[in-house]
Amino acid sequence: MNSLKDIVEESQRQKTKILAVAASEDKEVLKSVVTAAELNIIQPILIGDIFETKRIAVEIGLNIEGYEKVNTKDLKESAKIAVKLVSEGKADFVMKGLIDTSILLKEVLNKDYGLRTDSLLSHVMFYEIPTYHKLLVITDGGMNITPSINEKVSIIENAVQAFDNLGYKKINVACLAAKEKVNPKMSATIDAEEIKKMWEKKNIQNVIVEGPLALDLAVSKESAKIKGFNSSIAGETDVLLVPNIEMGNGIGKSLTYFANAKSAGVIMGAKAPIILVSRADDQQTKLNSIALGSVIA
Ligand code: COD
Repeated sequence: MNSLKDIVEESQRQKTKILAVAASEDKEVLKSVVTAAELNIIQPILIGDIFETKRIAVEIGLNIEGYEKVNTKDLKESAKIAVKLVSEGKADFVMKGLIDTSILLKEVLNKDYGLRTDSLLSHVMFYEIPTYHKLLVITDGGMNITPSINEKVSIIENAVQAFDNLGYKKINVACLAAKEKVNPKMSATIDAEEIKKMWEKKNIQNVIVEGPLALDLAVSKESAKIKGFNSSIAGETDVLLVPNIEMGNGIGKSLTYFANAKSAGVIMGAKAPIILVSRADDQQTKLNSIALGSVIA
């Protein structure tokens, strides 16, 4: 699967999954959920203010009659119900509707009924960029704020897992910093060097982790050649591990707004995929994310 279109097509070939939508009273989310249902990717369970959800559906001409619905006006409650449906095996994955990301994530992390596993949860965002020859993941620009070295290793593992679910056999990971040499004043460079060493000890042949790297070396062979940086992953990176949420969020949004990139995102590391879409994401991005979650689920 080399494009987001491939992922959508694969999700249509697979068994239809059950998607629990927390706080379904959102026009754009509803549109993408109904489109995904019409494409047989998912069967939704709508949780939230059902009166408002139905009003929106009528307003924009969507038929949601056949879908299971659970009524609650309380946002935390809608997140709790959606999460519990998945932990009880009644749904395959969760999607965020008109609710703050952190409210949903706190329910996902709940020790009693949440979707925690022994691993760290992290956000994995796939980008299809017109000027790059393959899908590029940025992680973590959505959940972990300032991850530790061990957490960064888990973030890499989650991204690798996502690629593995898509059938990739070889994955190149670049630990981003502002430069490729270690500078004791730049913690991202220190962490990246350490992560590279930690990964080498794991001896996982099909996943190369390189770092520290500046962005240009990760995504441009030409730049690596000019700077004399010799690495097999230069210009062939699949995963950009960013040092903090701000860098991930900033690069990701730059790709979307300045480079016309298309995207799909998912939280990995939990018992099931979690789809966090931004209110500003377009229809296709939301559909891509549902398809990605469905394939991973
Ligand atoms: N994976 C697994 N367990 C976790 C994780 C994680 N990524 N984060 C926290 N936990 C566990 C902790 O070990 C602890 O047991 C419990 O959850 C609570 O931990 P806190 O107190 O650090 O976590 P919270 O509940 O205050 O915050 C967790 C959030 C994910 C909500 C927080 O990190 C957050 O708000 N992240 C940014 C989300 C966001 O706003 N994204 C959108 C903009 S890009």
